[in-house]
Amino acid sequence: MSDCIFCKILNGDIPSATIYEDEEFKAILDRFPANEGHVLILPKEHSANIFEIDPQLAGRLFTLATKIAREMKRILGFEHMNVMQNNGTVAGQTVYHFHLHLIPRYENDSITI
Ligand code: DGP
Repeated sequence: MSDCIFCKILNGDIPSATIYEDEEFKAILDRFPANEGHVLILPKEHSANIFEIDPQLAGRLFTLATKIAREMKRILGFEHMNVMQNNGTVAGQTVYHFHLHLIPRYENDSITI
């Protein structure tokens, strides 16, 4: 998708802080983090949201999310996390390329998501 910002990141046209990559997925730091260590997991195959993504791919993405979340917890030392995924404007989606948010939560942080 030529006008998709995440496709541009995946193509290397826009730089990103990549924390993990394999044949199907790339995990990057969010450019506008809700909290320290906010990660986005992007499938390389473009689909807009949960209504379009291949269910098998979504399953593999969530399996990967469990591994990345545990590694983030080990490295950053937090005990709590929000796992979030928005679909559609009313639900807060701003980038129309399916992605999962991994948002660490720290004692007494005051973020609202
Ligand atoms: P959502 O609102 O669920 O569609 O989340 C989109 C997220 O993408 C939001 O938290 C900000 C992030 N984002 C937007 N543009 C960029 C970018 O160019 N680079 C990175 N790393 N993140 C971006």
